[in-house]
Amino acid sequence: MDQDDKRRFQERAQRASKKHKTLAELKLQKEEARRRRARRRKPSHERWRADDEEQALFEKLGPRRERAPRSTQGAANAAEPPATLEVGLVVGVARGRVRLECGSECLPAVLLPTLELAVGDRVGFERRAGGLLLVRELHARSSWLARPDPAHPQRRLVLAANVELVLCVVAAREPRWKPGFVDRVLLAAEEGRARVRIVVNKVDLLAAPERAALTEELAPYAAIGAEALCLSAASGEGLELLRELTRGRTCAFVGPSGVGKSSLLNALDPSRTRATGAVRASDGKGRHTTSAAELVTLANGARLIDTPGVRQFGLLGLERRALASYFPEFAEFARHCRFRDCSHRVEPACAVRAAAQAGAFSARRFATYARIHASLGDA
Ligand SMILES: Nc1nc2c(ncn2[C@@H]2O[C@H](COP(=O)(O)OP(=O)(O)OP(=O)(O)O)[C@@H](O)[C@H]2O)c(=O)[nH]1
Ligand SMILES: [Mg+2]
Ligand SMILES: [Zn+2]
Repeated sequence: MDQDDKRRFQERAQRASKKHKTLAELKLQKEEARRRRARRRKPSHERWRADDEEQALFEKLGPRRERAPRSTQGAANAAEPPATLEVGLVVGVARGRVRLECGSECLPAVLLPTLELAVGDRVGFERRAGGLLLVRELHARSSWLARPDPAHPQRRLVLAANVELVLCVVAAREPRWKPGFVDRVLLAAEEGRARVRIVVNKVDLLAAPERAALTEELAPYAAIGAEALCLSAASGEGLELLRELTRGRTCAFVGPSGVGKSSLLNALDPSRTRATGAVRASDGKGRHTTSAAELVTLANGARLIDTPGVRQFGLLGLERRALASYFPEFAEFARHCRFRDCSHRVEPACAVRAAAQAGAFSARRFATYARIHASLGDA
């Protein structure tokens, strides 16, 4: 071997060793990148959800799931759907699984990890080996009722989808209703393009003078066309009206715990009995008896969604500038404010504030407006 050969040999060996090292590093790098991508795909609390459960179910019920090509994973609607997807209605949601109504069948199904479904959603699903149903796509929602997820306040939690009528259920007593709660549900329903009706349950607990006081308290809602329905699941008073109101419609019962949402459903649908729970004697609050939303269909075509009690009704995605438009009683006065973009809170010569102070409309509703306005920040 002459000098040149020796040099060439050394260079080749060096390149080879360098390449070998690079390949190993590359492999490590690729592995790390894959892990990072997997971590990014879902928030940690959700990552286990459908991925693990779905796989476990597949292993239990049928052949191993063929994973979608990496490029399409995590994009439910982009993932190649099979030629024919059946359409189902979500009637129950719990921990990454759903119950689907499809014709006369009511079946459990799993869903792609990227899908977040609510009761009332319409979905496209396919039947897999072993009788497994896989939800692949969510149909566009015509309306919804959403609020911030209590565990992750920046995320939207849809309580019910495709609802024609939100029934904001509160109690005359035990627990006594809070107008601020009702105001917020009215806003959220309008934001979700759903009609809303206030239902005050447990009026059987009121004596005649208290009933008169309740009517007065509810007057601001009647003035804006949101008349309340006062009734009692216990005595049956007003239930016929509720039955008529819900006939042939999809309606969601939403309200604090213990106000009697499930009791009302039981009264309308005596064929099935949902669990109800007495309110706590110490503070008259509910015990969160219903833990997951459920949709039931009655013989008269009413689709009624029972939802778990909510402690507070937060708002998300509302623009501060648009807030006043959700208070119809402000409209005729807002035209006379000195500033066109008046927030009605601090500006001089504000006709809305003056009207509230003069009693032209409910000062209490105006106070709710101011509180929500302050909470929304400048976004
Ligand atoms: N006096 C009276 N009590 C009622 C009426 N409706 C319901 N209740 C009682 O109120 C309590 C709570 O009723 P539920 O139907 O469990 O209330 P809910 O709104 O479904 O509560 P969560 O599932 O916890 O959200 C139960 O003890 C019912 O018997 C009513 O019209 N009058
Ligand atoms: Mg309930
Ligand atoms: Zn103003």
